[in-house]
Amino acid sequence: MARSLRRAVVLALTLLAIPALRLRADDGYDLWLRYPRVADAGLLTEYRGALRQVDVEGNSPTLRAARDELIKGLTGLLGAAPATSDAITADGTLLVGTPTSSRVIAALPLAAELRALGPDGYIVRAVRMGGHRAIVVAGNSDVGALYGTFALLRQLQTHQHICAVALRDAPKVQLRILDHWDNLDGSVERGYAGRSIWQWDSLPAIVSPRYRDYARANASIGVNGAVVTNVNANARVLTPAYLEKVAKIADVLRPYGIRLYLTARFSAPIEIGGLKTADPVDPDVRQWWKAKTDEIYKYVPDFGGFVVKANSEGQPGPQDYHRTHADGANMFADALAPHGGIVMWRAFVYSNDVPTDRVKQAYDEFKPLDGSFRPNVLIQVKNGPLDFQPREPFHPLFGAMPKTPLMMEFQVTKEYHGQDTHLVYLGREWEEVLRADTWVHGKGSTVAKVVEGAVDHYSRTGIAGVANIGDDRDWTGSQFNQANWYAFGRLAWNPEASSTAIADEWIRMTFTNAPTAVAAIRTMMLQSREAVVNYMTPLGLAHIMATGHHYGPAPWVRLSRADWSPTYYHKADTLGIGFDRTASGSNAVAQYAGPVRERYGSLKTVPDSLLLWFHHVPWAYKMRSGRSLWDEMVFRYNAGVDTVRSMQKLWASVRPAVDSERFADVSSFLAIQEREARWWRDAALTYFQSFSRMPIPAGYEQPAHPLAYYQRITCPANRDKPRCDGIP
Ligand code: GCW
Repeated sequence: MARSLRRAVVLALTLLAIPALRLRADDGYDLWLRYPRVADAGLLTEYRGALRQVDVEGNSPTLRAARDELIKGLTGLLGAAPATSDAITADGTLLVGTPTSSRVIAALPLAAELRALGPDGYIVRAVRMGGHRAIVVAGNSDVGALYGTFALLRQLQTHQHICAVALRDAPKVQLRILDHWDNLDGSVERGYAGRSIWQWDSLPAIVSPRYRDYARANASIGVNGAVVTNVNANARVLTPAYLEKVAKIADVLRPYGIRLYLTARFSAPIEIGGLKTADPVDPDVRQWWKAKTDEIYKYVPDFGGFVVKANSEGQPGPQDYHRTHADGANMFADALAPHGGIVMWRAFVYSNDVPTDRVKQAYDEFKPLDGSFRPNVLIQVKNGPLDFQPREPFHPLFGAMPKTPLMMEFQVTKEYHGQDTHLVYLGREWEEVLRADTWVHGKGSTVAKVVEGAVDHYSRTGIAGVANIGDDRDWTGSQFNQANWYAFGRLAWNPEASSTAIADEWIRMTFTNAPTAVAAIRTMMLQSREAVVNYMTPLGLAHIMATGHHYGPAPWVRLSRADWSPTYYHKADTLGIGFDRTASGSNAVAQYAGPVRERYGSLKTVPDSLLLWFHHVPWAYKMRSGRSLWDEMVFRYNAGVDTVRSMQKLWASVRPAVDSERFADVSSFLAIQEREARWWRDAALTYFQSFSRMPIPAGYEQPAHPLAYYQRITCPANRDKPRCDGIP
């Protein structure tokens, strides 16, 4: 059934079933910027007293955006529009601005403290001025003031007291970027939320109001860059007809502090420039990119720069001309440098022609190039060495290239985590990676510290997230996928933030402040990541998803390309299962610093969660739990299913606190997730059982069908609308 139709049916049934609807139906469009009126009478009185009038000093587009958001937010939260003022004339003024836009702010004692916070930092503080009580939102830049405005609104949205408010914050990472894998024909690679939000066909004439809402949402979480095109790039976006469209998007994003970036197709000089080569040392090629870059800056004066996927999965690149990744990246860097632009060069490279373990290849390729990149190049590294799996160890490049800024790439769109329908809160997964210790400079050199530049003193720092945004009304294909967009922004701002605290904030802003409901939803979210690991790829398994769309289980697939084959990754045989990456195998573990190498390399110390990533282990191997490996696998797959069932119960318990439309939406997706978790469990266990030849112990649900049944289930390549056929 088409998704929209299915949702309509579910909603209609729900409406019939609930006699008294207490909460307005809601389609999720407003994300976490909903601003419902504060129901708690005491808090409402406090807020109304402290925020009688708003004085935004300055009139730049960014400060106007801050004013608009405050009016919108306070009108909703307090139930009436605040008065506006241009001076502090009474108790209860909210003063917003920068030391440049406001003489009052420049004269405040907090001005020096503010300066120390850098360009994006802000202070939100209750003060007394001229005998009056006021709240100041001060940034060093207009964008800082906008971030402070959203921070204050967040306090109200999450029902915090504000009469003594004292917030001070600044991002720990400079570039906080969403990468859209959006194609010019409106499709989205690995997108599960409808079509692209960028309407290339109607631009530049029509500028969708949605672009502004996109910018508001991003500014509210500190995202300051958007790469609007797919890394599998199309050179056409660099032609004048498209640059005109690009400029229109950039104009909408600019007031919100968001810079626009494009992906550069390496072979563009041939495809749209009429040259015979794209060799990065060829003077004509270099000149072509320089002129093209100058041209882009005429359309977009604050253009951020390029992201490049080169010599990866069939994309052209410098190696086509026997040049290195550094030669390629530096060519772009030289063209961008005069304008202050940057290159984000992806390290996601691997080739089936290279006989080495795929997870070793990026490190082998890039580590020797450390020190040979221009200062305006960042190397963009996926969180793990394979490809956005439900669990991977951190990428060994983090900490291994002290002379080159490495930026993190997370995947917000859940390609390998059940895509639109499965509820998986990725904040948990990213926190695990960010907190992992690389040990490159002894204890405490965490991935977060490396990315923040605190370990190797990078001058540029960045985090990118592959966006999960499309033109669905709810933006992300499901209500809970919005949490991953939110968590991405908050962790990019502060990679050391707690994913639990972020979930808490998001729930309060998105669903409810009712304490028991907040607690129930938080528990669901926090459990959801381990649930998906357990029912898809427990104990360090990886990449056993079906070929192409990566949706369901297909551990039995063996392709002519080993590095795309599930059998290559799990290596199950009658003796055992797992990929030996120790010295007796591929020795990928040697790419990690000493203590990590030792921990992962030894069966005695490797955590259960990564056991089969690093070791090939006999089926009867005795685990820490006392169970055999096979029994442990059965236990984990079942635990995954059980957790989804407990998530369903928790969700059922929050019905009184959530509006009917979103309640029904989430309920129907959880039902799909429960069914598909069983599909995963039973398909994987019947398949692995053909090697282990051990029984599924009594007490567990037995698979409903034989292996052949699961092997026959097919999903269409584009499974955005119809679902897979034959899932039990
Ligand atoms: O995860 C894989 C995806 C590809 C993607 C590639 C990449 C854009 O399956 O669709 O291509 O990674 O990151 O380049």
